[in-house]
Amino acid sequence: MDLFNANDNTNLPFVLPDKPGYSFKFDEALNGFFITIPNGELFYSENFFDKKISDRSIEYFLENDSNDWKTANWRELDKEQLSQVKFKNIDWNHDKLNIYGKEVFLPRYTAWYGDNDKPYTYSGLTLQPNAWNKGLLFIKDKVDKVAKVQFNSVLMNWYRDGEDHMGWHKDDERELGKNPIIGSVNFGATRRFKLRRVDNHKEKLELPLKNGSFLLMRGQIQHFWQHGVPKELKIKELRFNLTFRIIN
Ligand SMILES: O=C(O)CCC(=O)C(=O)O
Repeated sequence: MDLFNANDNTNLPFVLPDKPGYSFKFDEALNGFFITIPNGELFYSENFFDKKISDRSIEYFLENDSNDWKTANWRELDKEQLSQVKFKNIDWNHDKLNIYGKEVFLPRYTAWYGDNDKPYTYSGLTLQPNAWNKGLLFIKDKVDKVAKVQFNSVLMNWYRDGEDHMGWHKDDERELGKNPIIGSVNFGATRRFKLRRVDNHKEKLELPLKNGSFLLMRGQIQHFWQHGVPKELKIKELRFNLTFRIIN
């Protein structure tokens, strides 16, 4: 170990390229790593929420009047059936995208919550926010404190299993401002979160987003890097991802 290398003090749970422009530092008070990558900044906390809060969040997102949230086969529900389930806390949707004139369901369910009625355009869909609820405000409060901002909206993604995924994209919609700050919270199955440089797809990073983890993206990252969550067909468990955002 090189005693003079600031990166050696605590083990990062994923591999960061050993190249100029990449560095990390553990912050004991925040229990996470500040990570610098070329043209981007991350903060990564593996155990941001404890198991009790993470498990309760999953239950909260799925509480409904007709299906046992633990045993239901959520993948089998089509849009019509999903719309008939009365979820107590979250207004889940199965949205369709228009790809080259063909309507295709998103490979995940989504919900959108926020401060006001400013519509947000995402993947070609215009979404109206639902009003905050107690559970989401509890999570937002923890995230706001570490990010040192007041997020005013959150996109919720429900990956029913490893077949659900998110393609390569940047969170660079105009309403997110010049250098968007994105706070990403994860509950349920661990999924691979991949980043690749826009100008060189071979330059990439991969982080495991575990139950209770938190990842913050800020700086210029949304201009220079794309991110995505690939399919992992072996995964049968669900996962929730919440990306907190500031809409201007
Ligand atoms: O599920 C994730 O970790 C990524 C979500 C994401 O990229 C997004 O909501 O824009």
